[in-house]
Amino acid sequence: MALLASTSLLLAGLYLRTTSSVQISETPSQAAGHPPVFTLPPSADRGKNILPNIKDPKAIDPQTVCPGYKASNLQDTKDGFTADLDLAGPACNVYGTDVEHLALSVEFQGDDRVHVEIRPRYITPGNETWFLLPEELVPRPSARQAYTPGPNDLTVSWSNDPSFSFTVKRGAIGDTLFSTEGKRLVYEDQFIEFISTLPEDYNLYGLGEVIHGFRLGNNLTRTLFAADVADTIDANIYGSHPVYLDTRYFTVDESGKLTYVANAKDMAAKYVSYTHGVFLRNAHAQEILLQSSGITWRTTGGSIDLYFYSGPKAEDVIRSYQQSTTGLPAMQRYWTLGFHQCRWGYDSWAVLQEVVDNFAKFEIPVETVWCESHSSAPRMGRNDPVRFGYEEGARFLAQLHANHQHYVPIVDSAIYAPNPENPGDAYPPYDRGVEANAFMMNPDGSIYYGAVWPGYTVFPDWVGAVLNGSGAIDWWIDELSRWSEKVAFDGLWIDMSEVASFCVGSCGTGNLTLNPVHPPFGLPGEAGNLVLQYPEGFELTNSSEAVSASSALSTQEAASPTTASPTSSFYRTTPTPGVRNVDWPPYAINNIHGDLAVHAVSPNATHHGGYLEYDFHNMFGHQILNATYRALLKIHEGKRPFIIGRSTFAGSGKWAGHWGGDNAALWAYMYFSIPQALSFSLFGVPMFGVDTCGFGGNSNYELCSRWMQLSAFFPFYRNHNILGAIPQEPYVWASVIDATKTAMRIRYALLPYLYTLMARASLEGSTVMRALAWEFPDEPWLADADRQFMLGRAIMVTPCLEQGASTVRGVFPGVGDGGKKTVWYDWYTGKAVTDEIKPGQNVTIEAPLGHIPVYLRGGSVVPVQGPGMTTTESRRNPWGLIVALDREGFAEGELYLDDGESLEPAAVTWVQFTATNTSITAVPQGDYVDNNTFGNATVMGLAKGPVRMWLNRRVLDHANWQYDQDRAVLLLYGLNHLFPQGAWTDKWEINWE
Ligand code: MIG
Repeated sequence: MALLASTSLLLAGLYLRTTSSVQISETPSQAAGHPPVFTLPPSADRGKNILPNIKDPKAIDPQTVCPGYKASNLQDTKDGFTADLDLAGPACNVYGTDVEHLALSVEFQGDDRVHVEIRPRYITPGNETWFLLPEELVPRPSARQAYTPGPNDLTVSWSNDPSFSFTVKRGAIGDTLFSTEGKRLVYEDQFIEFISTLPEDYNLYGLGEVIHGFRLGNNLTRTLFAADVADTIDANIYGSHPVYLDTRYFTVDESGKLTYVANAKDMAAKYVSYTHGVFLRNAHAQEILLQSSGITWRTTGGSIDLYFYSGPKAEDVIRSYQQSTTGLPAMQRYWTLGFHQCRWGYDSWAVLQEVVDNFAKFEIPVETVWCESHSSAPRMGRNDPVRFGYEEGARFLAQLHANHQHYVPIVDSAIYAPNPENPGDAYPPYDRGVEANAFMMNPDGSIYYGAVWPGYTVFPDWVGAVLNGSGAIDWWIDELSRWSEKVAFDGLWIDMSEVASFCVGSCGTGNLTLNPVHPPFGLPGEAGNLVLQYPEGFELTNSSEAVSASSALSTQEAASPTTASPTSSFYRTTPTPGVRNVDWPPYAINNIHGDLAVHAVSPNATHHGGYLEYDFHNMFGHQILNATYRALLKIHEGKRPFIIGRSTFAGSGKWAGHWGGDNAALWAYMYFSIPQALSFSLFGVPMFGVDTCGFGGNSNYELCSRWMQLSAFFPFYRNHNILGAIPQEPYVWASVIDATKTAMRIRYALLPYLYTLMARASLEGSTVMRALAWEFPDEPWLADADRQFMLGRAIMVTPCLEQGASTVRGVFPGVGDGGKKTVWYDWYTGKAVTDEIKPGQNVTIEAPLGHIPVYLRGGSVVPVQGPGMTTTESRRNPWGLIVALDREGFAEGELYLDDGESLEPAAVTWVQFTATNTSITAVPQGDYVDNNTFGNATVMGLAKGPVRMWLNRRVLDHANWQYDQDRAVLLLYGLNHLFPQGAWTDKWEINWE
């Protein structure tokens, strides 16, 4: 058997990239009498030893050897200009083959947007997609019809001195936003470089997906290459979003002149800020070097397809980016805002039932349970008959749905390729996919077989489907539809979509009979896999146990030495002019897995139509979301698809939400969830949340309690855990039960507010989770604030992120804003936060375990509803309003209502609220009918209590209100009987004097 295995792999060598170390071994099965079980060895997933260019002391700096370009033939066009660019000297061919003739085009596409494009002037048929990202995959923003230059107008100039450069300025204030002046443009078939200076200590955000503080800083290289990897700090992980915000703070003198201030922290000074955005429409593996001098953008293909958005506020940029470029985020169903419980290892209906029962027993809301098991339900379209039998499942799901709860299964991106010689192993979705030309290929047209959880697998060819009309999307829609007839799932969770493959090359080609059963790396709990087994800080809280545990661990480690990776010297590719090397491109990005083929489908995998994976790697995760969206549109006709995807690209938000991937049960990762979420707000993916309580490693009550409370304020709220770690459902620790219930009561009360924010986001591209700096653009000291955040404009969350702490330090933005100072109210008491606080001041706030500080911003009316055990139940409860008055005694807000699920709701209602220190008014508009009554209101910041009150000019009984002088809070309650038809059937007004 061993001999057979290696022979067939050698035969398959045709498709394998020639890797030095692939050897096949087998692991004998424990049980005597069974044939040996074949396992892919770790070496199958090893590539060449690549030294990333940015770490290579011998790397050539293209700026020192490349000639740059000269512009000529300048032509004015309707909305801008064009020019020819020609190489200004002998080709450097530094990391590919120089493209001698380029075309520049500058197009003003709206009063806040300009497009600067540089691409090859002549493209040989057949290699378009090396350079031009097809619009079918990623649409290009188009010019607006009526372009009227406005005050935020951008200007673009160019120069040939010393070689071609371009400069984008903000016309209004003459500020240079982006300038390649003094740097050489490098444009090759496998390498593009352009460089802009940036102001001192610049504030850049975005360029994800990355685990990093929100403000990126000027000592970071961002690599964009989708990778199946845990949330490694600063590395390339799942998604690619080549977009950034650049915020600049200025002081203004009497004459109105602006002076840029780096690292502005003088809290007495008066500042203004301007934010612009930059998007590079390029899906190739790329990296962006952020250095003190500026930004260097390097791609391994594609074109310079740049869009500048002038803002001037961050929210303007984000709105414009979503409206014009990525598309607006998908509106979510109401129920998806409920709490989701998941774990790797919920591997039978019975286990899921137990989880649901436990939530009920402890009276903790759970809206959705997620199914997750590679041992028993790994295959889209086919459930394990023992653990996930269809009949038992139908009963389970019927009951779940009757309780207004939901079910979301995992769908892996790779499709099982069965053993062709074993009829018992048949997997019809595979056969139908082969029939439909649905899978990616080897260069010779045979099917590409990688390996993922189920064993050898194939990979749907979305790119071929979109560009060439091959069958993957229709096949996927059909397969998911068939599956849905047997399992009534409510949404889908797309995993491994980078796309992951656990071996280099088409390792299954010729080997399908081997049926590997185990991925080539350790699972948690197995030796050699770095999974934390003890909660962080365990050595502090349980010191004696920690000592004995660590000595046990070191004994174990001594007994099982780890296999070191090959220490051979580094591999470098010398470019061959005219020939692309897609397997080992001459410019080596700083990929977390090194060789591009490691743990991913190899760059030479081929799509129908002849496109290479090299040019489309970052598209897989995006396009599986597209295909899945289309499938769900068919399965749940007329309903909004609910999809959570792992790998995303600019625009994925129009189809799906995203979770933060494989974080760890560490305090640091709880913090990182905030910057990651804020970044996804910018990326147009508001439906975001992370694995609450931590994925890798064991959580503990303190961390989980804090985290269950923090995530309650994220749009997507899910607890998820790795296989092998200790359980971390919110009911496993008494203190977490209480903390969770407290936070969930707030979240569920706020569902109408959250849903309204989601509706606004999907209608116009506003954000849901917001950075303090976005809401308070004149406070430069908020530029890197990412330990607090806003939910919409009205709510600020200041979570405790530190182990053992019972206080948290936070700022109260807006407090220094001249006469119009912002006032903040404590969510729990309704009391205004003291007047003494200064702008930017770090205030110590009480945050004992179980308490998450939440504040209401003066000027807001927040609609609430009685919290229930499910969102459905909540939606049937009476309404309420929280009015947080500003210093002038004014507040406003809004509410969006629809059926909570229709893609195009037949009826919607918007309610506009205004309040003063003598009134609350609700003005509904629309035809969605909601019959829940209006029960109560809380008015915060009312200096003087009422003597008389009226509802629509009819006197209100004094029994319906109460004023608390100490807190300056007016409470109205027991109003339900006054709204027999419902709260929002007609305009109403409550007045007092
Ligand atoms: O390689 O399905 O990120 O959430 O629990 C592991 C098992 C595969 C990775 C996902 C994680 C999920 C896990 N999956």
